[in-house]
Amino acid sequence: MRYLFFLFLIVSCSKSLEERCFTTSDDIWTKYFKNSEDLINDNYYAHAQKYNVKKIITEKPNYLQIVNLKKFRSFKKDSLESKSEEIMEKKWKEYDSEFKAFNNKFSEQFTFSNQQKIGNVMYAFGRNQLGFWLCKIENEKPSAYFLGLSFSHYYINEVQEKPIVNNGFLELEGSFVKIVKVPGLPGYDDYSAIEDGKLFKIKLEDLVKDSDHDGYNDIFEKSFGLNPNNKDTDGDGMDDFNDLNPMFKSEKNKFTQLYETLLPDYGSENLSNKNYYFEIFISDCDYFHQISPKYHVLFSPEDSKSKTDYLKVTDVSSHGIGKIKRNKNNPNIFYIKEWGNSSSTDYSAEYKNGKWILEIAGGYVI
Ligand SMILES: [Ca+2]
Ligand SMILES: [Ca+2]
Ligand SMILES: [Ca+2]
Repeated sequence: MRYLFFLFLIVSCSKSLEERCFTTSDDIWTKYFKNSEDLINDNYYAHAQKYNVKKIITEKPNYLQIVNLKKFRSFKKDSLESKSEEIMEKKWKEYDSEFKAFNNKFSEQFTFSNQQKIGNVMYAFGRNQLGFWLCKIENEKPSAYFLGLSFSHYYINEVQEKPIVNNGFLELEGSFVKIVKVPGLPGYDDYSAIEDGKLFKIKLEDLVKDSDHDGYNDIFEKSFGLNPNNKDTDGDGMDDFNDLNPMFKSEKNKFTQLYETLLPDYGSENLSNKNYYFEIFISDCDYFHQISPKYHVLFSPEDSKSKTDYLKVTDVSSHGIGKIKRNKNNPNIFYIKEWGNSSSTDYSAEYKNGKWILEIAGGYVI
């Protein structure tokens, strides 16, 4: 057993920095691009498709209890009704005023629903690109707790028949679902129910547990590969909650600079104090890992076996940046690819006087 573990360690660490960040042959280059798009397009879907009720239940987080309901709103009813034009319009009209306190406190990092007040504590259900959250405002202080339930498998009804916080539990009505189509267009995912009538219950005590007191609950840290028992996962002196790149220590060199240049740019909007807003990148490249970003970033390994359980089945990555290819004749020229939900751009990058000059060399837009 020990031998096997040792062997596994050697295999998983065997790639050199050169291999992790650079690509050489044109063949690998094309193949890599194909693979990196597959990462976004097919892997999650193919993997998520393998799940049936039994497999979802077998692999469910141990803190989650599932109760079968006799009377319930079906996935179809809930999703159709909440998407109807009439209801959408009404909802958006009232949304701003209804969730004013939450929007203010969480600076619009979530879409809220199902607000509830218990004593002087306000709760709301929150959704963002990473998944589902319970948001709380207590004594003017906002905190959000990640549920760790993948939207690839769990659908939470928009309309909850009962208050969501009850007797020390978060209780959410919903269904088991699967993603049915639209690969490559996250946000346009379509779902179908595989079993309706579920009540998902999580003990509040388990949900709010933040062992290292860094502001992120244990479930969040485990889901994304941070250390739930260390408030400074990468040991750079900045705690996970405030570290824009909490997984890896930032460095400054020409290749980290190249990756920084290629990060999606959101203009003047300041995202650095949005602690629940993350861009997730799938990359094993050390230079990419060592960036100093302007907003919170997290990294997921390329190899699906090394991913966290949550990231194995949940597509939370909306952008990607590939490996670097060297120009055989000019040591200052490199090629690199960057892609988003519906486009992909190939760049030729020249390092000149300490700066990168990028030129578009190709790409596509869907
Ligand atoms: Ca924590
Ligand atoms: Ca931590
Ligand atoms: Ca840190």
